[in-house]
Amino acid sequence: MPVLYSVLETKMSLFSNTRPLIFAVALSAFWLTALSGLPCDAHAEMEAPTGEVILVVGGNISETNVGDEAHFDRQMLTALGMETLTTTTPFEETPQDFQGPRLAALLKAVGAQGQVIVATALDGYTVEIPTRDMLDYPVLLAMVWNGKEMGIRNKGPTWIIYPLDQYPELVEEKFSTRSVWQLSSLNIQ
Ligand SMILES: Nc1nc2c(c(=O)[nH]1)N[C@H]1C(S)=C(S)[C@@H](COP(=O)(O)O)O[C@H]1N2
Ligand SMILES: [Mo]
Repeated sequence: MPVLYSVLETKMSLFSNTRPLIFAVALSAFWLTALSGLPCDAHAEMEAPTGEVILVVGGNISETNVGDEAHFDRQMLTALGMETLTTTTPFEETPQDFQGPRLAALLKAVGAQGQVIVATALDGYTVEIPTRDMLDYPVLLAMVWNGKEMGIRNKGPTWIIYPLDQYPELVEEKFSTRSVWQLSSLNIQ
């Protein structure tokens, strides 16, 4: 039966050709499953900024994207998780609405290790801020003030805001000096 024989032969050869393929698919499926089970913090590379850089973090950090620094554009800071804080400031007597990521989230994102943050502003103002503050209080890196994105003209691009109304002990000169507006860089020491 030559016809049946040739059909069988075709089936056999089909099988033997696809077997390595099936094996390869199964193997990659296995690895995809195995790899997706890895913990997420198993070191994702920090993305590079695509927009204008509005904050540079340097010093003792483990995550970098430009040389030994971590550069952030607006979108990257937003991605850290926007929170809202309503409080009076050393300037305004009525409560103001601020939005931005927590400074603690930024420190975590760059893998900051240190006791002190040296904050520097566009006007050259500089002050030392204990890292401890970020553990004790929800300190905000404000980017939005009363619904408006902060530019250099209105104390932006970012302004360190302490929750003065929520924690009365923060109403003190020491903390006012840490409320840096027009923040440009942070150095972790
Ligand atoms: N960029 C920048 N931020 C700054 C300052 C400054 O000179 N430049 N002064 C600090 C000080 S000393 C205080 S007390 C608070 C509040 O400033 P004010 O008292 O002038 O309103 O802002 C702080 N943030
Ligand atoms: Mo001050």
